[in-house]
Amino acid sequence: MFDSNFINYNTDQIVNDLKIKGYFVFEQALNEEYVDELLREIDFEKLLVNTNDVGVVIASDIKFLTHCLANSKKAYDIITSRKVLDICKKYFNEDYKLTNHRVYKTTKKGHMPWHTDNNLQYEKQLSAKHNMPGLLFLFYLSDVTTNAFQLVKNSQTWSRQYQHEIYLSDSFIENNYSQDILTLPMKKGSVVICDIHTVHRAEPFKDKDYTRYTLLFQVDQVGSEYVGHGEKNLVNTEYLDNLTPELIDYLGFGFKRDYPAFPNSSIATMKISEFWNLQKHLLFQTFQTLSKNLAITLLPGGVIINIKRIMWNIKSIRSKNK
Ligand SMILES: O=C(O)CCC(=O)C(=O)O
Ligand SMILES: [Fe+2]
Repeated sequence: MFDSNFINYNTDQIVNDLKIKGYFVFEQALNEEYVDELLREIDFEKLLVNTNDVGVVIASDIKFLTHCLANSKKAYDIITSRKVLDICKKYFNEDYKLTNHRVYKTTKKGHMPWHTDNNLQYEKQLSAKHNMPGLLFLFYLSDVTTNAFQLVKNSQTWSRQYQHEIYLSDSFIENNYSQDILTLPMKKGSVVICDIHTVHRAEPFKDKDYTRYTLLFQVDQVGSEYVGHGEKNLVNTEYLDNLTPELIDYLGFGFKRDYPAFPNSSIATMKISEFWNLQKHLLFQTFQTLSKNLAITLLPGGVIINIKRIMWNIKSIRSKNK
């Protein structure tokens, strides 16, 4: 999974960078094949519509697999890896928890505001900023040329002055901190870890041929006064081959979670083109379902059972001959 250079990179040094500079960057921390396999686990073409599973949703130009702990063993293994846990263990002074996670695919365009990730939520809304320590882990799952992660160096030391703001305006950052902006175009597999109080964003872009894949997760030192802080972690029990008391705590077993999954999605958050594709698919499915229902209504039950038997036999002969 991880490149041996990343595994062997001194964890104390990583934590030191995080405490002093507020961020740590490592190019190609994940092996290329591992990233390819992870992306093969996720079908970004299939959107959830009355599907009895976790899966992909769309919010304007970004497709999200929020519940990747339930849908991608490779993502689960990164999020619960020894290296990540060691960084957290050394960085935090008290109990820490995974508060959100997602894999997403960005295409065509985006304009994310400058922001920090120390958010408290009430229902779907950001309600306030908090002071708990926290770390953001962001892995590039494709080569990132444009739309790179950007951060304002040292902003973790002053962002608390703007706790009353939801975002910081582009002009405010450009006018006051343009020399402190660090832009991080990097190869597939690279990782950025940063203090959640750091002002950051994905660089705005417009390019109809560009696609970026990302794995993001956040770990906060959730104090007892913030019970309920975080999104729910839906985990596929099949993946839990490494359960320890440490992991049980990190994944928040038995810990209340009040926030809805990010992003908030519905038919209304789909793009017209996706919506149109869905309509075409639905039309086809409607005809299929109608004709099936008509056959079921018209034919006697015994005949239907015989048809099912014959179909099953044909299929099983075919699969034996393969
Ligand atoms: O995708 C990125 O580069 C940044 C994402 C981010 O900051 C967020 O989702 O809060
Ligand atoms: Fe963020």
